[in-house]
Amino acid sequence: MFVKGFFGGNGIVGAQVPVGAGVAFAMKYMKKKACCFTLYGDGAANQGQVFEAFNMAALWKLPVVFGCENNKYGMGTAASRSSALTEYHQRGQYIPGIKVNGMDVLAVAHASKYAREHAINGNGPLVMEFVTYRYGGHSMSDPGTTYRTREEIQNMRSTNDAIQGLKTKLLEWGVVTESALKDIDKQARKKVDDEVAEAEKSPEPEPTPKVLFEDIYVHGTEPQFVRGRILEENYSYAPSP
Ligand SMILES: Cc1ncc(C[n+]2csc(CCOP(=O)(O)OP(=O)(O)O)c2C)c(N)n1
Ligand SMILES: [Mg+2]
Repeated sequence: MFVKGFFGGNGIVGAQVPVGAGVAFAMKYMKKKACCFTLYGDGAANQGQVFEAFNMAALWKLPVVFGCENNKYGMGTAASRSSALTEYHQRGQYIPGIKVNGMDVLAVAHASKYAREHAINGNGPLVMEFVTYRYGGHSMSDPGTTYRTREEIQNMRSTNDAIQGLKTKLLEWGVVTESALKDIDKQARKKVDDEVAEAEKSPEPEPTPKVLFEDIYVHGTEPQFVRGRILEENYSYAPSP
C-alpha cells in the first residue's frame, strides 16, 4: 500500500531498506528538511543489502532512520537461532544506535522524535531497535506455536501489551475515560470494516501484463518490445489515458 509519505513494503524481505536510503537521498538532494524512517524486522536485519544501505547512508550522511522491529522471531525461527548478534541497534557499527522499548508507546514516540531531529539536522543515519513481540505467526503458513510455548505468548500478552499499557497509563493519569477509549475502539473497528467492504467490492486488476508497466514509465516511453516474450499483435503497453 502506498499513500502520501508512505512508500509501502517490499516482497523481498529487507529490500525496503535500500529503498528507504534512496528516499532519504532524494530528501537530501532536493534540500528538504525531512527524513525517511525505513522499517524492517529482526529476520530481515540479516540481509546483505541492509549493510550496503548502512554504508551508503553513513558515507553520504543521508537523513535516514533505520528502524529494526525486533519482535524476537522471523518466519518460524527465533532471532537467537538466526542472528549472531541480537542487539540489532549495534548492527550499524559506525552508525550510532538506540535501543527502545517497543512495547512502550510513549518511549517509541519520544525516541522517534529524537531520531527525526538527529536525521533532519544533517547528522546522518541512526539505527534504532524497537524491542517488541509478535503474538501471531508470521503468515498463514506459520501458526506461530511450533517454535515457542503458548505460555510465553500468553505471558507477553498479559504483562507487556503495548496498547493495554498505554490505556492503563492514560486512565491512571486521568487523560481519558474508559467510555472514551471504548468509543475510539469502536471507531477504529468501523473504519477497518468500511475499508475492507470497499476493497472487496472493487474490481479485480486487469489480468494482462499491461498493468506491470503502469506508473513505471513516463507516458509514451513504454517499451514496445520485451525481451523473451512474444507480444500479441497490436498490443500496446501504453496505459489507457
Ligand atoms: C529474500 C526473501 N527471503 C525470504 C522471504 C520469505 N519471508 C518473508 S518474511 C520472512 C521473515 C521475516 O522476519 P522478520 O524480518 O523478523 O519480520 P516479522 O514477520 O517478524 O515482522 C521471510 C523469510 C522473502 N520474502 N524474501
Ligand atoms: Mg521478526
